[in-house]
Amino acid sequence: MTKAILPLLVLLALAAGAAEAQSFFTPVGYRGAFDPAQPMGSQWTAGWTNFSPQSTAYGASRPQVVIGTGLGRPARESFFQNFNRRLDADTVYVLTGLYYVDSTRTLTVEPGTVVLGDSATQGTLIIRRGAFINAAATAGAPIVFAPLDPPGRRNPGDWGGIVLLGRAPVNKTEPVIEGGLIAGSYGGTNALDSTGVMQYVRIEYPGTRFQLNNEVNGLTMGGVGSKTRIDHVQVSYSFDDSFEWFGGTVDARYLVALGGTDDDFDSDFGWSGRVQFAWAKKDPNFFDAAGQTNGWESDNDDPPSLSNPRTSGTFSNVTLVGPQQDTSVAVNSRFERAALLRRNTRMSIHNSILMGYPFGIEIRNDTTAAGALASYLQVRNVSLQARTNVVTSSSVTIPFSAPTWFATAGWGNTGGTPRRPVDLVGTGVANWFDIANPAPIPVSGQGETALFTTNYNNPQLSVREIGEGAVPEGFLLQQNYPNPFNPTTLIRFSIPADARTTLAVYNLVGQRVAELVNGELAGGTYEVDFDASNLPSGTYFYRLSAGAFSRTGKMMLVK
Ligand SMILES: [Ca+2]
Ligand SMILES: [Ca+2]
Ligand SMILES: [Ca+2]
Ligand SMILES: [Ca+2]
Repeated sequence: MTKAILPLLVLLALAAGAAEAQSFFTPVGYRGAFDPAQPMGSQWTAGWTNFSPQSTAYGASRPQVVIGTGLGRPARESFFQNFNRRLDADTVYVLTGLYYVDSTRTLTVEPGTVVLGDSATQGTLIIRRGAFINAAATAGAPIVFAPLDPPGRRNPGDWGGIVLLGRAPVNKTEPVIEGGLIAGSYGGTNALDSTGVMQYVRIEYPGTRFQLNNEVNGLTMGGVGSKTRIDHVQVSYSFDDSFEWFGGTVDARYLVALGGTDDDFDSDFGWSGRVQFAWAKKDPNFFDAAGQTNGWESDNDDPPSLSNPRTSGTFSNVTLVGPQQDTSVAVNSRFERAALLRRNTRMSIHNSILMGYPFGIEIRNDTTAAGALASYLQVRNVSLQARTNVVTSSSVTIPFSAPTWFATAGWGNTGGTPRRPVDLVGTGVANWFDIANPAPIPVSGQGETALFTTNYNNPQLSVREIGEGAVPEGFLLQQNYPNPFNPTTLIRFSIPADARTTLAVYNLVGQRVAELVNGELAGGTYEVDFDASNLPSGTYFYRLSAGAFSRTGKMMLVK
């Protein structure tokens, strides 16, 4: 294929794809989810979030239409939407039974629509592999999924939740989604798959229990691909995790997890997406009475296999606030860690603030520790507060000190020593814990500066497409220029077709010191700057991986 015969539209599409890949992480000069220079009313949460879901009355003046298996039917009967359907904002919909949107079909939900989940039939919305949800709302007219139960009588697990399934890679073969009773599998070979759009959506009191220890999450994503668009989603008072990813490549922005009984962000089975700007707030009255309530939980799988793709998602700019504001709040022992990273996960946390949990970050299992030592799993520019066991490891037999690893010079992590909740007094976080009216915004000039530091250090995102969209015939990784260099150099590469692409820099002992590209790129030729200002002189390697292609170059930093 030559440039001359490429239609203009294809060229435009390629350029748009490249632009998307460079712009996932928005560079900002702060840790956590919120801009310290703005009041709460001007943050990305304004307008569409709700911190009083127990008392909010929904759609009383609108006619009700029952969808699915029907009220009064047995629990968990299946309904298959084998046609396209549109839900309108002038109607309140009652969701009954296991409501499947069948493959190739679309469920469109208008901005401002209210859908109430029925408890008795365990109303649950499932977008099957190949099907789509089109729920693109606005801050002024969010889409709300809430219980059918009236204000004052709502409980976590009143209804099911939303399950999105797709065809992106998962490290299991034809797995069955958590809950175990949902028909159809998920996962496949299309990293660029789409399950649709969810924007400005609230999901309140989901997580119905199908069987003991077998609940669905608020938003469950199984094998969901990177062309799916998920932003501005709040899950409140889920009876299981607020958000859980099982494999897939989907990214997300602007997530809120409020009062979930289990984990805020759980990932398993090879999820490799990215999340920026997320806020999680626990309610001390709601925890997982049968398990461990954590902020993050992440596994490659259980037992900890080396199956590919590895769980390798990256979170940046998260404000994670646990249940304990101060010692006046008694915290149930089911509340444990801000982050439990285990079973060979390579999930990373950047530019974030973690506080209010009894314990901090735990690296569990040898395979997880090995990934941390090789910088596949990264914790960078993180401010951490925990009462005890601030940074720990367990089930690790290889030489690895989690506190030493966390405190590595240049990584910007702070708070590695125990601090009691009472020690937070005077750090400007008093309203971070207010459930009904939270305002987790750093107060300028107050408290420990480390908690509110700038020092933004996301993976560099300076990849540029060159060559006017001409698609090269083969993969190519050019020698960096200049070389030797100090402190910046340019790396050029070509890929012949759309591919999930990573370009990372490693030191002589194989530790990843920088990630220059991580995302889908359209076929084309690209260049990216590498800035080694914060690295010592020496030999480094840069490795390009795109689809099945992988090639390594060598370069020399001379300061
Ligand atoms: Ca779960
Ligand atoms: Ca969980
Ligand atoms: Ca899990
Ligand atoms: Ca858990």
